[in-house]
Amino acid sequence: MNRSWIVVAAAVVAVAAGAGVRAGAADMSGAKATAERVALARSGAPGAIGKGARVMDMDAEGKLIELAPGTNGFTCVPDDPSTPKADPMCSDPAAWEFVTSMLSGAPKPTNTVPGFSYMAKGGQHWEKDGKILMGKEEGAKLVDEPPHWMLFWPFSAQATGLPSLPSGGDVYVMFDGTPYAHLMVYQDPAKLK
Ligand SMILES: [Cu+2]
Repeated sequence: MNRSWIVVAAAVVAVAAGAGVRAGAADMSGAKATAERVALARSGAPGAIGKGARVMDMDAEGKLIELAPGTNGFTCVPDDPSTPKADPMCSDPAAWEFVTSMLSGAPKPTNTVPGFSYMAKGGQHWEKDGKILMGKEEGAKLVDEPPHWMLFWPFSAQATGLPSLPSGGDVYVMFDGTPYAHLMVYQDPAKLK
C-alpha cells in the first residue's frame, strides 16, 4: 500500500466522479456508481472474504466513509489514487489500523498485533534510486506488483536478510527503514487455500 493514498485524497473524489461520468451520466445513478466502487474494493480479497467485507472510500474532504457494511471484520478500499491502475486492498482489523495510522499521518502504526491485507488484483508503487517511495516524486518510475498479500509488522531487511525491493525475490520488505515497513508476499490471494 502507499502513503499517498491520503496525499492525493482529493484525487480519489475526482476518480470516483470520473468513473460515473465515463460509464455514462444518463444511466449512471449514484447507487450504481457506489455498487461498482464496492465491487471493485471487494475484488481485492479472495471471494468469500471479499463478500463479507466492509467497504470504505473517501469523501470530497478526504474523510473515510463507509460505502457498504461488512460482517467478517475485513475492510476493503477500491483504489490507491496515486497510481494509474485500480488496486483494491482488503485488510483485517490490525492491518486496517496500520492503514488508518498511515492515512492520518501518525508517526508510526498503532496495530499491536500483526495485520494482513490482500491485494488480489496486484498494485503499483513508485521507485527512485533503488528505493520504494511512499508516494509519487519527480523522476520516480512506476513499478507493477502482481497479486500479493502483506503482513503489517515492523520487518527489517537487515534483520531478516530479505531484500527491500521486489527485484530480489517474491518476498520483500516494503518501506524498509521506516515505521511503516511491512512484508510483501507475491502469492496470488485467489490461490490461497
Ligand atoms: Cu505494500
